[in-house]
Amino acid sequence: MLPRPVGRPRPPWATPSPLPSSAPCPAACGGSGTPPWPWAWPRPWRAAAAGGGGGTESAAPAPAPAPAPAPAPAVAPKVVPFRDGLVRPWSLAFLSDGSMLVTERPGRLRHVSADGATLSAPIAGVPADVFASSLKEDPPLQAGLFDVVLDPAFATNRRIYLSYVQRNSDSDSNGVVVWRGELTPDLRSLVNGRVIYTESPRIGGERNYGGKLLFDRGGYLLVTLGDRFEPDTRDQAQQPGSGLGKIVRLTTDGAPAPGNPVVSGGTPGLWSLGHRNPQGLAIHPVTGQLWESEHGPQGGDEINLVLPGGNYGWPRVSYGCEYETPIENCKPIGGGTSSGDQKAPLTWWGPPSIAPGGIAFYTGKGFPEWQGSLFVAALADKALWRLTLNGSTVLKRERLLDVGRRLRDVRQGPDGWLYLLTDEDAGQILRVQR
Ligand SMILES: [Ca+2]
Repeated sequence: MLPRPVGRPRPPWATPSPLPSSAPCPAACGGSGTPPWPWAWPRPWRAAAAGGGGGTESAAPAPAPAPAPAPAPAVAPKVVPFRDGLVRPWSLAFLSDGSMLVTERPGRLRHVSADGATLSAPIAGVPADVFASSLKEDPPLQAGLFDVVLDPAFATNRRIYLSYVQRNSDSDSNGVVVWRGELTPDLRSLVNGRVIYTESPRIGGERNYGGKLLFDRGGYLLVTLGDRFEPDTRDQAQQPGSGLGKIVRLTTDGAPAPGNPVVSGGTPGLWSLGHRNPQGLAIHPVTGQLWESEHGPQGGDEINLVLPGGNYGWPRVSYGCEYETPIENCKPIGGGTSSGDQKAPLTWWGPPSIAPGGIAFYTGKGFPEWQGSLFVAALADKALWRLTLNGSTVLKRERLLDVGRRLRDVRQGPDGWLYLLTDEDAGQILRVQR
């Protein structure tokens, strides 16, 4: 992206947000906002120069020295089209040969070859009862087919897991389910499928589902469940017995995983609570701990380190306000940003919101200078963010690549490049490479 012109005043919403005393991230936690330059596709994207650009914010004082930066690369990162022809792609899973499975929110799963040249027909056997919101709603509704992950033993058992919205046949209530099936060796069909987990309760509305899946290092399946948006039900995020606003951790059969926190009356599989709309999950490459992104309301998008039994605050504490509130008068929902028993985010944005989608830690060889960084795909902000870390402390946030398109997910490929999904009816896979 281009550096912000010298002398250009920072918009008022880009002023760093105040921090709670319990938050380990210093003044880096303010929003960076939308750039003033409307870039159209296609465009040769450029990374912001280190230390410059409107999206770069340095945190001070840092609690510990940052790792020594890698030498400046000879070739700047660029974003290139990798594969088109995907409708609202939501998630992808790499196979061992570098090819990938990609979900489309209307309810299709496709295979993309490792070089991006081939896009398969829809794979047969995806559950027929995926309930998908119309693509014509404005603002868009969110129900549909969400995530796809491989079983840790996929090489031998061919199992994959899908998350999607299932609607009750006798009413308009709906909720997230997790489905397990087997992918045939010709990659054309799913067989022996069944629902292994059903969120409870099911309610009306078509927003804030969560729906992200991730296997942890113990081989257990983490599932995010959103608060479902409505003010009259969001308090259930604080009720252990409700499935709304939770992360659950399951066996591959959908039962509560061993080692989960013991919570009397808790929803089956309960791992953590007080979440609003968790859209990204990643396992830290060194610690093995769970990191999560979630949407706040108007402002208050968060990155959290999710510990078992942790209460992440929503809607008792937050950094965001009701949508109809003028930004300059934004008062946090819940009345405050911190409370003794609520886990504070590692960093947050807005208002306005960047709307974080998927997140990924970088461990590849293509960008040595990005080792250990956390990448955040932003939907509303239409950009890729890079968070430089020291342990679980966010040292710096950088609006690295202004892609100009809603980004649903970011993944590191086996080739060491980053892959992005655009949340569009004419959606694409993009690749960040040298
Ligand atoms: Ca929170």
